[in-house]
Amino acid sequence: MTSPATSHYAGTLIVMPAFHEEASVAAVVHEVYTKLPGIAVLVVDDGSTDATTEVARAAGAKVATLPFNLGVGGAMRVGFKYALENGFDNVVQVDSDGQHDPASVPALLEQLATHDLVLGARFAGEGEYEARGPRAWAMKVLAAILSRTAKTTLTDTTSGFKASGPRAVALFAEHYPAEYLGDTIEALVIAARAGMSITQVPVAMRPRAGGVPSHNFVKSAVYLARAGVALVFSYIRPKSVYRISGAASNTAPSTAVSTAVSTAPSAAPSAAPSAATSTAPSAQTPSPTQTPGVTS
Ligand SMILES: Nc1nc2c(ncn2[C@@H]2O[C@H](COP(=O)(O)OP(=O)(O)O)[C@@H](O)[C@H]2O)c(=O)[nH]1
Ligand SMILES: [Mg+2]
Repeated sequence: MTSPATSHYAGTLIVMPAFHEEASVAAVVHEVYTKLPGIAVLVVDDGSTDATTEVARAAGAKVATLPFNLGVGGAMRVGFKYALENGFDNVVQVDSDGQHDPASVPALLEQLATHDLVLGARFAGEGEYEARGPRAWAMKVLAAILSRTAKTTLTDTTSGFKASGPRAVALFAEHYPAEYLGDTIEALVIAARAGMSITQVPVAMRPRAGGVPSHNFVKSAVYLARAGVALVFSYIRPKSVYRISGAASNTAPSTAVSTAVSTAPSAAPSAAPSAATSTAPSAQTPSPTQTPGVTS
C-alpha cells in the first residue's frame, strides 16, 4: 500500500463517526483505502456497545474509542483535534454506514484549493437521494437561510459529507458544535461567521449498507423545530467567539497546505492496529487540551 508520505492524499484525514456500525464500518474502511490509496482513516467509535471498534481496527483504520456517546459533533471534534495534532491539513467526514461514496472525495478536496469548507450536496444534480415530509421542508428553509449567511448557494445544509481545509480544521478543533444537529447546521454558521469560504459539490448518496439510521420518524417530525432553535443559538453567539488566527479570508489555502505537510501525518492506514485506550474527553465537549485514545 502507498505510504501516506508519498500518497496523493498525504495531508488528508478521513474521519468516520460511528455509532453501532459493526455491520458496515469495515466495508466502508476498505472502500476508502481502495478508492483513495494511502489516505489515513480515523474511525471515532462513539460509545458503541457492539463490535464497531474491533471491526474498524481489523479493517486497518485508526480508531478513537469514546467511553460514552458524545454525538456526531463531539466525535467529529475529536477527529479535528486529532488532525491538528498529527499534522493533517484537511479532514473529510465520511459516514460509517456506506452512504457516502469515497469516490467523491477527490472532487471535494479539489475545491479546498480555493475554499475552506466544501459540502457534498445531495440535491445538486447527482444521484437520486430524496428527503420527504417535514425533513425535506426543513432542509429547504435551512438551505435558503444558510445560503444567505454563507454568501453562496447551498442546497444541502445537513449533509455530513464535508471536507475541511486547514483553517476550518483549526476552527472546528475548538468550536465544532456537539449539540443535536449542531454538526451540520450550526457548524456552517460558525464557519461562515468566522470568515470561512464555503462551497458545495454535487455527490450521489447511497442507501445505508447495514445497521439502523439514527433518525426515525419521530426525530424527523421534530427536526424543523430543533433545527430552528439550533440556528437561532448559533446566530446569537458573538462572532468574536469563533475567531482563529488569520481567519479573515481564504486567499492562500494551498500555501497553508504545503507548510503543514512537512509535519508528516503519523496515521498510516497500513499500520498494524493495536488496542484502544480511553483517555476520554469530558461529557459534553471534548476539551481542546485532551486527546482521546487512538489506536496506532
Ligand atoms: N460518533 C457518532 N456517530 C454517530 C452517532 N449517531 C450516528 N452516527 C454516525 O453518523 C453517521 C450518520 O448517521 P446516520 O444514522 O446514518 O444519519 P443519517 O444518514 O443522517 O440518517 C453514521 O456514520 C453513524 O454511524 C453518534 O451518536 N455518534
Ligand atoms: Mg446515514
